[in-house]
Amino acid sequence: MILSLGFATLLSLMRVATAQSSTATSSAPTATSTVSLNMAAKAAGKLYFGSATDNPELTDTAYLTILNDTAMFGQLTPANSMKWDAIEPEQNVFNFTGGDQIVALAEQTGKIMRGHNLVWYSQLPDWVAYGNWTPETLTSVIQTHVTTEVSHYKGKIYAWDVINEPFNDNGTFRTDVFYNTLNSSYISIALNAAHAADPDAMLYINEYNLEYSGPKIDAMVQLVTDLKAAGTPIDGIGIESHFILGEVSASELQANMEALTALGVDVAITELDDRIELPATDADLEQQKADYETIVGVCMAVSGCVGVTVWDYTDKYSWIPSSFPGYGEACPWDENLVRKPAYDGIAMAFTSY
Ligand code: 9MR
Repeated sequence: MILSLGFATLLSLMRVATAQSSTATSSAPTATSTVSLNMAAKAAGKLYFGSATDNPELTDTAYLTILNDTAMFGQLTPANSMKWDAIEPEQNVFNFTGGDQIVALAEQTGKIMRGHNLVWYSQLPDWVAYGNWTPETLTSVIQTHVTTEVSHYKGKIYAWDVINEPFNDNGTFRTDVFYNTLNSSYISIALNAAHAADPDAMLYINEYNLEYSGPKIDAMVQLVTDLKAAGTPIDGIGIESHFILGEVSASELQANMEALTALGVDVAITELDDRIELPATDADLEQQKADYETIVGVCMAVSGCVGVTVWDYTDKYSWIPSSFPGYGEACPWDENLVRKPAYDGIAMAFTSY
């Protein structure tokens, strides 16, 4: 009796706790828009609204149901499984399993793919990063990697991030194994190899902190100018767009996009999120809605901005909390897969034109 009373009491305490936590969650402001974002993006003349995703997330059926909705997402970017360490962990040993899974999902659900990425200083296997290379041997390593990966996915990738994050914030080239061995020529080596392997794929350089004026955007404008002058294939610049709440400058973002598109390349918002210092208040979520509306609104205002990709759509799988301790809630869906006010901001930007 005492035992069963204890159990019943425990149960009812648990119910109270559950009710309290769901009350706390449901008291946060949520989105009200009934617009589906990819449909709205396409109606507005953009190619897609998309999301990054990662293979371990694909076993989460609630997550997958939303991701698979093509009215909501028309494009996927693999967050990790097409990177060098995943694709060619040992020299000439290729593993396409993870990338293939995401391409198959895109095909099944009528989405286009951004391939991410081919040449990057990070998530680079040790055999490349610490190899004893000459310019000739590293050229061959880059060509083999790029040619094999791009050929494998030929015809299935709308755009490749061929080069990822080549600059320091002060506008100098990042001194990684590629630059240290080949100077900036590694960039055209990779772009030429990608173009030869899939002439129809759009070839991008992807970078962060291009959202503000300063030496980094200036360096990118100069690089595109030089590549164009040399006849090197370059079709677009990815503006990653990892924002901090309240730090969006519409005028700088738009000026930078226009400086790039004036050179004859597309731009895309490739990794959008907007991190909040925790705990997020209701006012923060309203500011986040305004930020998302501003950022997507700039893409709307620039005809050469082809689309917007969020760096995963839900806080449940955001990279922010582990990389920026004390920050989070950066995505338009919360960790329970409920749409936040930010969702309305995106919808507003795509529908008011
Ligand atoms: O989202 C990716 C995360 O899962 C990885 O741990 C991380 C490792 O560097 O890379 C993340 O994606 C990055 C992207 O490839 C390039 N731009 C910055 C992104 C966030 O770190």
